[in-house]
Amino acid sequence: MSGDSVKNKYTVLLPTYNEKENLPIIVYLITKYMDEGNYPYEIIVIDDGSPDGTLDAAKQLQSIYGSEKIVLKPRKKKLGLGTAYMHGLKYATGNFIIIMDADLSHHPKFIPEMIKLQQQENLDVVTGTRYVGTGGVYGWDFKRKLVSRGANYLTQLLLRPGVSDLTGSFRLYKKQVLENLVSSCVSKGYVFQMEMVIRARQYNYTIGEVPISFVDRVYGESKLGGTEIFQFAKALLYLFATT
Ligand SMILES: Nc1nc2c(ncn2[C@@H]2O[C@H](COP(=O)(O)OP(=O)(O)O)[C@@H](O)[C@H]2O)c(=O)[nH]1
Ligand SMILES: [Mg+2]
Repeated sequence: MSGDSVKNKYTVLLPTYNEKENLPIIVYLITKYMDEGNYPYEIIVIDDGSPDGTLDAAKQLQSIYGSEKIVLKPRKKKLGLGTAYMHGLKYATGNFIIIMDADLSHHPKFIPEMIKLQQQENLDVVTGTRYVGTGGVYGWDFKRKLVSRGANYLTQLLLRPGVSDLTGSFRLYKKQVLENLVSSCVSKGYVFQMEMVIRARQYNYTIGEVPISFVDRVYGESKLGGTEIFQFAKALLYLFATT
């Protein structure tokens, strides 16, 4: 942190829906890498009434790691990822926010790299990218790869954001920046991630990229479906027309 008078704190927002098996591992790995790097942090788990008992697992983790480190902000029912971030953000005490999936697709070992890049260049946003350098995707079938690549390609073509991975959801934000972005984004669901980057560009925020390897979930199910793809196309056209 080279002489900063304020010590940075990182809030990790972990939205969960049926992640009972994954949560203990992801929490362990986050604590490992944050402790190793000596970064002050908290993890906010936003569980949306998972029927598999994810919240009970989260409570156990809280009793192990302490309520300073693990903060629980559950909601009664499944209300979607976008609003889960907004909900968690309200309780964040860090000046930096990390958002990531809880299904082990995003490895916490990349967090220190994101933090270092942010510090070097005082960036507003650092995003993990699967589509540059050593980044990559593992375990997806052809259809899923095509959808992700296609979404990125179309968006690059129409909106020219200058960021290689638009639909990824492994990112580090300055808290104020995330608050501004969240309140100006109109879309819900997967497309939310793309809109965040487009808006960030619109507001001239600085964005850096860290190559990440994305590994498909082993436990549980993805929530990507036909409606999400349709939503994406709709939002892309909306952004094309309005930004
Ligand atoms: N709180 C909350 N979390 C969700 C919801 N939908 C998905 N998640 C979580 O968001 C992350 C990404 O979801 P996932 O289904 O893995 O998306 P995919 O990897 O793009 O297929 C995971 O940690 C999920 O548990 C939701 O409605 N509410
Ligand atoms: Mg996933």
